[in-house]
Amino acid sequence: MGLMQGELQLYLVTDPMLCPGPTLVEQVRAAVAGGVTMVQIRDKRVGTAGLVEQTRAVITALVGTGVRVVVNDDLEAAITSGADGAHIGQDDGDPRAARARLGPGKILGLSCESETLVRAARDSGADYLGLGPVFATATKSDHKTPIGLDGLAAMVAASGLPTVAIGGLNASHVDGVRAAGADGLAVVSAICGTPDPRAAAAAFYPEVRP
Ligand code: TZP
Ligand code: MG
Repeated sequence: MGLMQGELQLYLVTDPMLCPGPTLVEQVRAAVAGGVTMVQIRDKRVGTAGLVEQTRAVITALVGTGVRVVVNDDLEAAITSGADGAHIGQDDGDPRAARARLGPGKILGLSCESETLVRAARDSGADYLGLGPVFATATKSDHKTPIGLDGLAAMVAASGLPTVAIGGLNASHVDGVRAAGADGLAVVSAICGTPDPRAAAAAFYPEVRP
C-alpha cells in the first residue's frame, strides 16, 4: 500500500542511545500516543537479528494504532520482521533492486542529501524521500553538510514525490518545514531524547492533538 495522507507528518526515527532496548517499546508507544504518524527502526550497532527483534516488538506494541513501521538499511530485517517497509540511504544499494525485493505492497523510503540525488530518485521506486540534514545534529555523527530550509525547499520542488525533512528538527520548525513544501518532519532527539516522548510528540501539532 502506498503512503496515506498525513503519514509522513511526524515521523519518528529510533536510536540505540536515545531509545535503548529496555525503553524502546515504551518510548515509541508514548510517541505514537502523542501523534507520531510513522516509525523507522534504526540501529547501526545490531545486525539483522537485532533489528528483527526490535521491529517485531514495536510492531506488536503498535497493533491497533494504524501507525506503520519501516526498518533502516536492512531489507532482510524488514522482510523477516513483517515490517511495512524499509528506508535506505544512498550507500545501501540500488533502490530499484530494493523495490523489487520488497515487492509493490511495501513502503520504500530513500534518503537524499542533494538536489542531484533528488532528481535521480524520481523514478527509483521509492514512495517517499527523506531530505536532509536540514540542520546539523549530534544524533548522526557522519551527516552531510546541512541543506537548510532553503535547500530543503529546492529539493522538495525537484522531487515529485512525498518528502520528509530530517536533521536537527523540533516543534519550532513545523511552520518552516511546511513552508518549504515538505510533507512532514522526521525526528529522533526532539522526541526520544526527552523524558516525556508523548508530550514531546504532541508539541509538534498542538492544533490536532490536545
Ligand atoms: N539522517 C540525517 S540527520 C539524522 C539522520 C538519521 C539524525 C536526526 O536526528 P535528530 O536528533 O532528529 O537531529
Ligand atoms: Mg543507510
